[in-house]
Amino acid sequence: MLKDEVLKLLKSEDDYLSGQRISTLLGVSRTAVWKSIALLKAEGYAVSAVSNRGYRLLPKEDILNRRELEEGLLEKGLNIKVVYEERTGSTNLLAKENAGSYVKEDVLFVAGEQSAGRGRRGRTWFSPGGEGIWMSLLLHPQMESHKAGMLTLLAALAAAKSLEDLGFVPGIKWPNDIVLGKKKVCGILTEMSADMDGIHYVICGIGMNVSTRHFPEDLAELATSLYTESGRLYSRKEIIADLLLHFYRLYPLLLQEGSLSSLQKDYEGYLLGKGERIQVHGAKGTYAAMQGGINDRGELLVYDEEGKEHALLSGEVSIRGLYSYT
Ligand code: BTX
Repeated sequence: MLKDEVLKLLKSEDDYLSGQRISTLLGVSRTAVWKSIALLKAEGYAVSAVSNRGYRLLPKEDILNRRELEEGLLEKGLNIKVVYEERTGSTNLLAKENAGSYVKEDVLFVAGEQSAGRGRRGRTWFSPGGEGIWMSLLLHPQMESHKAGMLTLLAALAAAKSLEDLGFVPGIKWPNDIVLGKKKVCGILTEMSADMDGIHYVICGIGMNVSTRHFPEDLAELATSLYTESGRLYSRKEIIADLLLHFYRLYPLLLQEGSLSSLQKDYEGYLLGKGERIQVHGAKGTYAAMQGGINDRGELLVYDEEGKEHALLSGEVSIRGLYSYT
């Protein structure tokens, strides 16, 4: 059958094969190729499809769907509802749209691909099909709304620990970037809905590049993936379960203490740039400083040229000077 021939071709190639190339090699129409791919997907093969590049077969153990994800989480003792979409604009947006249906329950929204992945301050997040972890955790923390930013640091810590479990040596660029070998492998976008009475919900969006081989030109110098760093492919569902296990071990400490006091040292163990010279861009203008650690509110401590300490709140400032991408 044609689909078996398509499968054989995909198996023989570890990069993307365009629909046109497959149709030429097999002497069939592109529609026939497309139908075969649909049949393979229906059989449970994870075929990643990326516009302008084509198709690629993902390892069997990397199949993502709601059942696989919930089972993976349950194996770690985490009973969390999962909503999975093969393709969505942004999982943060998906979580926001569905937040009204889950007013108490934590829910994990995961997508195979994001067509409009979002970073902070309106930036975009490259999220190609099947190549990374694109997920958002809907949370209902009992804490004052001004403290919600600490969840970003908590998620970064959990992500760093999950990479360490795989044998990587991750660093965190405050507050929300996980870095491998000076390049960004993971980013976190925390959003919140709150009013005078407190937090309705928090959405903690996590993006991690797993099997990406080629980044668009504008990201090539600053982004990396687990595959690029190690030459190995990893199971996204296992990373997700491990990351959430770390998250839910740390989260109660933050809720109980209302601060990062128990986690501060742990976070600082991964923090990059301590003692380095940086440029701080904030409401009070731009100034040169030396970077320190964090305080128990998750603010970054920096020291200006007179040695005066400033505690920087994430979202209010950007710091430059550590890496070319910042
Ligand atoms: P950020 O604003 O700190 O970083 C965004 C910047 O990172 C971009 O401007 C670009 O330079 C770079 N970038 C874009 N895509 C990638 C990538 N895949 N790898 C490395 N660098 C990249 C970081 O924002 C927060 C990202 C959160 C992404 C998750 S994915 C699931 C959830 N849904 C959603 O829409 N966003 C979050």
